[in-house]
Formats: sequence, structure tokens, C-alpha cells
Amino acid sequence: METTLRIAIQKSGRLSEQSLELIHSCGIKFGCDSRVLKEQATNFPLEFLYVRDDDIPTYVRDGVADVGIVGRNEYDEQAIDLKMIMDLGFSKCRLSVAVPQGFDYKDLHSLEGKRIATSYPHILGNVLDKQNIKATFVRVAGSVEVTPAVGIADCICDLVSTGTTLAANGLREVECIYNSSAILICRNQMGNIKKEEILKRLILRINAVQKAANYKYIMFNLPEKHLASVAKIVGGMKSPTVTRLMDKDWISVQTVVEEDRFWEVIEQLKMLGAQGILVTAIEKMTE
Ligand code: PRT
Ligand code: ZN
Repeated sequence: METTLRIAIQKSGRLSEQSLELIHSCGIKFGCDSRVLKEQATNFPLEFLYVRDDDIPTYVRDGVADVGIVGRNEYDEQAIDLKMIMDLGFSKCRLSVAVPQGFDYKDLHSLEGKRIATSYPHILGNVLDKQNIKATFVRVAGSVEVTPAVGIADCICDLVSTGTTLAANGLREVECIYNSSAILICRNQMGNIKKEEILKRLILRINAVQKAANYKYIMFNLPEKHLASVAKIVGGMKSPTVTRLMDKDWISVQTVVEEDRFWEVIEQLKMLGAQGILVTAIEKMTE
């Protein structure tokens, strides 16, 4: 039987859609039917296991799945001995302390002796221990933000992305203690060479997709006399591709530019007299 790598993905929640989108952009085809528990990719030796995100670290540890996509928060909170392969950059959020009106907050020491409701006692405990702060944790699995209003906690420590939930519950975010995003995890020892090979192929594809997302492909026409300056501005993987135009004083240049520097590069090219600037997204990119 052909060896397959089994990946655990959140069945339904904040990680699901982008996890599937990532695999899809790696050119891997599958049915993506959220009603099933398991399914097989049709053109790559990968099997999907759709589960609750909380279960993913244990499933990977126990070999139920070989790899998994999970929030870094879940991975660090469970503190199971697993390997983090890479940061996938989506489902970003932060773990923050938030207090109700009237709570006099200066710094983390203001939490001394307080009751803090959280689903992340391990991560929060580590942060407070480092500063020798003693507090009581009220463990709650959901609806953390209502606990101060109902009197079972003095403040909370919960995940935040837009801050809407905190505001809706009259809470003020006072301190971010931790940042999270989706990560790819596996066991420290996969124990199967064929699976390791498949994982390497998958990682190569994910890297190519992630790299491509950070770059744009640009093409433009330029007076030839500015060729030397343009190479300095755009950089490019090796050097820009230059072709001649019918008009002998003009050239056409093609290159890749980092997303972060994109507007700066466009402005500088315009100042050099570049014309007909075309920009396209890159789908995949490998060294
Ligand atoms: O059913 P299952 O157990 O699989 O899902 P779940 O309900 O436990 O998890 P889910 O889907 O809510 O979150 C999965 C992962 O998404 C988390 O472990 C984080 O890594 C990541 N993530 C990103 C978030 C958020 N953003 C987020 N905003 N997880 C939860 N929230 C919650 C937060 O707890 C709070 O209740 O959203 C609310 C705050 O959101 P804002 O936008 O109002 O600030
Ligand atoms: Zn969960």
C-alpha cells in the first residue's frame, strides 16, 4: 500500500478555511467536505483528518496524525513535546490581559492576588512566575469575557484579534503577553522515512507559496541610460531580465520585488522615467 502522510486540520473554526486554502495553493487536490472526518488527496500522498483544534497536539503525539495545523497558543499551552516545523502566518491573534472599568491597572504587578479567568493558565503562569507575581487562575473553556461581570473573576486573560469582544463586554485590553499564529507541527521523530520524504515535499511547496506571497513580479519600460540605476533599485532574485525594445533608446525590464518595498520601488522607477509598469502576483516561488 502506498504510504500517506496524515495531516490533522481543525474541522470547523478560525483555522479551518485558511489551513485548507494553504494546502490547496500547494497544488494538492481534495474534496474539502466538512461533513467527513477523513479524506484522501487525489494527487498527493496526503490524508486529511478533521478534528477539534484542542485535540490536534495529542493526536500528533500519539501518531493518530503525523502533522497538524494548530494555533501556536494551543501548542504552547498544552506544552506537549512536539516539533514546530514552521509558522504559517495566518489566524494571527494575541493573548492579552483585559480589565473591567474601575480596575486600577499599572503593570503586571497589578494582578498580584487577583482572580484571573483564562483558558491559558500555563502560558499566563509562566509570564507571571518570571516576575514572581502570585494570582489565582479561574479556568474557563469559553465565554471568558463575561466572568468579571458575573463576579467570578477580577479580570481576564484571553485571545484577542479585533478587540470587538472585549469592548462589547466593557473590558479594556491593558497588556499583551503573547502573540500567536497558525503553525505546522509534527512529532520529534517521525519514525518512517517515506513519511519524512512526503513531509519534505509538502514543506517545499508551503515554502514556495509563502515566499511567493511576499513578492510581486513587475515589468516596465525604461530609457536605457538608466539601466545601472534600476538594478540598484529593484535588486531581484539574481538580477533583472532586460530585453531591447524596437526603439533603441528603450529597454524592457522584468524582475521580482519584495512586497514590503513595493511602493518605494515603484516611486523610484517613476522618477527614473519608467513607463507602462505592470505588476502581477506570483503564485509559487522556489530558489
Ligand atoms: O471547535 P474547536 O475546539 O475546534 O474550535 P475553538 O472554538 O476552540 O477554536 P477557534 O476556532 O475559536 O480558534 C482556533 C484558533 O484560532 C485559536 O486557537 C487561535 O490560535 C486562533 N484565533 C485567532 C483565535 C482568534 N483569532 C480569536 N479572536 N481564537 C479565538 N478568538 C476568540 C477569543 O477567544 C475571543 O472570544 O475570539 C474572541 C475575540 O475576538 P475579537 O476579534 O473580538 O477580538
Ligand atoms: Zn478548541
